[in-house]
Amino acid sequence: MTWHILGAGSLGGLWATRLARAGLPVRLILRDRSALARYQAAGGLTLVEDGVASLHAIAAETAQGEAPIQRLLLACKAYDAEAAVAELAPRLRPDAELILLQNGLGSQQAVAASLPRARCIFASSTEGAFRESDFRVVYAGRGHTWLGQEGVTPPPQWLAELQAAGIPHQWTAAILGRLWRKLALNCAINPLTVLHDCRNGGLRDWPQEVAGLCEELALLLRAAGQAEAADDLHQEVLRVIEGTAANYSSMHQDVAHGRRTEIAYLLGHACREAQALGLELAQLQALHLRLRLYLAARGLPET
Ligand code: NAD
Ligand code: KPL
Repeated sequence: MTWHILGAGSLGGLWATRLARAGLPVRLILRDRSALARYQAAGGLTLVEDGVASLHAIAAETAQGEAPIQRLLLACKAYDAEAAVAELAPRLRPDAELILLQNGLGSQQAVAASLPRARCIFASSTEGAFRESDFRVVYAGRGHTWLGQEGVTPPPQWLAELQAAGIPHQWTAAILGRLWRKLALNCAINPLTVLHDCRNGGLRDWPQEVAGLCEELALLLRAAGQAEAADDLHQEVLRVIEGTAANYSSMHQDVAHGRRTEIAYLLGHACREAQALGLELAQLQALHLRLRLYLAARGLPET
């Protein structure tokens, strides 16, 4: 079974190169003909791992290719996911399997709703990768990927392929809890690092702000039916701040590079859910507003 991978960016590149070097059939789906031409000129995807670069001449095409797609790894940003899947829809088999790598919440649900007969598997990853240049991906941080469909216990058989490719993973029937927990961590840390223009460790100087946000996020998680994801949230946020003190958060990096953020699927999603649940979370709402104004002032999208 071919692994079609949409998005040859950081995570898509990391997955594609590991699957391909395990001898599995992989095809990249690139944005347009110009991206395809640049990819062909580069001779393939380069993975830099532990300082060693390897080139992988993986087959690539655009969404306009003709072969039907049974298995798709969607590796674009959350804000591109729905449109990317809509473009590919004519090629997806009715019972296609999609693995959705997007961070935050909201985009996965939108994709799943647009393809009611497909099997949509949600993923939450702590792996770290970045694009050094076009089609050159650096594996920057070992991590783990949880995959799952809410309430579905038997994992798909192809998990063995991830094992063979050395992709650390685990199946879970409680994937929404994982996604909510990561969203809460990201909401407690990332926006503040942008607004205070600091590394994660810089948030040691703002303990009250962090504590207040964690309290509201825990309320939200419980109201959203994710009580387990709320347990010890504040302690974990403090642990992550210490463990990643020297790093810039992904949102800080996006803003620093003038790139669109995934705010709508992180803090925006949290605020929308709070409103739908009738919760008044003043600190989260105020943070959302401050962040939107900050982004707008820098010419970046507020959603
Ligand atoms: P990225 O920007 O590096 O890569 C996304 C790629 O998708 C880009 O190459 C883009 O051109 C491509 N793309 C977008 N729309 C497309 C389309 N219609 N057709 C073909 N290609 C298209 O992003 P990333 O860092 O790999 O992040 C992907 C998702 O994974 C995000 O939601 C991110 O938050 C999440 N994530 C990333 C990391 C990481 O370390 N990079 C870690 C955990 C989670
Ligand atoms: O996931 C992160 C990010 O930067 O996006 C951490 C390190 C957990 C900070 O929220």
